[in-house]
Amino acid sequence: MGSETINVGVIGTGRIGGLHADNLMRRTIGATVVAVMDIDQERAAAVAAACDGARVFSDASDLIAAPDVDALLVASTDATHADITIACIEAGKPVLCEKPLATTVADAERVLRAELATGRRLVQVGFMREYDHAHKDLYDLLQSGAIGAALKFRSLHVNPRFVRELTIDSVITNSLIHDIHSARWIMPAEVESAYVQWALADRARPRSARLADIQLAFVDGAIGSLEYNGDSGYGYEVKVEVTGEKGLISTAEHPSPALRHSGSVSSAITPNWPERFAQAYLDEAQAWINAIQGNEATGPSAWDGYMSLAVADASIRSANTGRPHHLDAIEKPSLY
Ligand code: ISE
Repeated sequence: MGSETINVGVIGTGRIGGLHADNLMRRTIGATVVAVMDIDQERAAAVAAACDGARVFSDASDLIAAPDVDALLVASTDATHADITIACIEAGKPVLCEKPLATTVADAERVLRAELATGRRLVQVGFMREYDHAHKDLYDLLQSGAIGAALKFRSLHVNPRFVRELTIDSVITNSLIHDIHSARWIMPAEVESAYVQWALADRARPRSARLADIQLAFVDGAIGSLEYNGDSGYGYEVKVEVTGEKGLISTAEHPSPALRHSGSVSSAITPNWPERFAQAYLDEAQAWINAIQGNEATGPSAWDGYMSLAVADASIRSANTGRPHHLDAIEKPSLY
């Protein structure tokens, strides 16, 4: 495609779609936003106005087909991701789809098969932890052999408060999916099985999961533990640790100055994910645009999106039965 400016269409202009539109419009070299779409037309119009008058569409298919749209950023509601991403693939246009790639493993497989039918990678999935320095530094150190073979992956994912009631299934496909991907990306072997324990928010909210733990087993014998809290009451945190044969690596704390005052010492915790991962979202957008210009595909793939949902599927089965469940997944295609 060369190094000309990539005209992006943004589908879904809520909090995350608005953040991506702003990054692509103002902070990404070689990109501009020319079209937006949201079922809430007022919200779409507001984002369009901030993007130098990008066109507002009411229908995703029309936006995808627009001749001046080179690539798509999909940030609509989770359940719409699979069909919209398939439409982008069928139009032959590169797409950065927010996580999760789909809400079921069957839908993720449909996306995978649509991409396989084209014979080339068009899809990147928004697992932006791969662009976060704390995560990358841990990954690089592990790769360097500093602690020998990885034996255990551990993560903590803490949200400040409920934004909406989330069932255990949605906690897994919407939030823990990030940690599932981190575990698959950082650990050398694929996940084999998952076992879930979880706790209700409180008796008054019987469908809302507050705490959840996924125990993973990897095919090489390593283990994993992913811990989630949906309503911490103190802020947003994501931490990862890997125990190896010769030592342990932990992600660095997000930098914040230490304040000594009135007999105590304190340091700030990021309020929520847009602040904690601001740089990662930006680096993700730049890497995506660079890859499109270079006619290559980099970053988390449709295979990663599919496999994270295969782990999520085993986890949901476990949450509903109280037993560990094996993954039910297809063989890795040679495209990946
Ligand atoms: C949110 O949807 C995100 O994608 C954040 O990265 C994640 O940490 C948070 O838990 C989700 O609710």
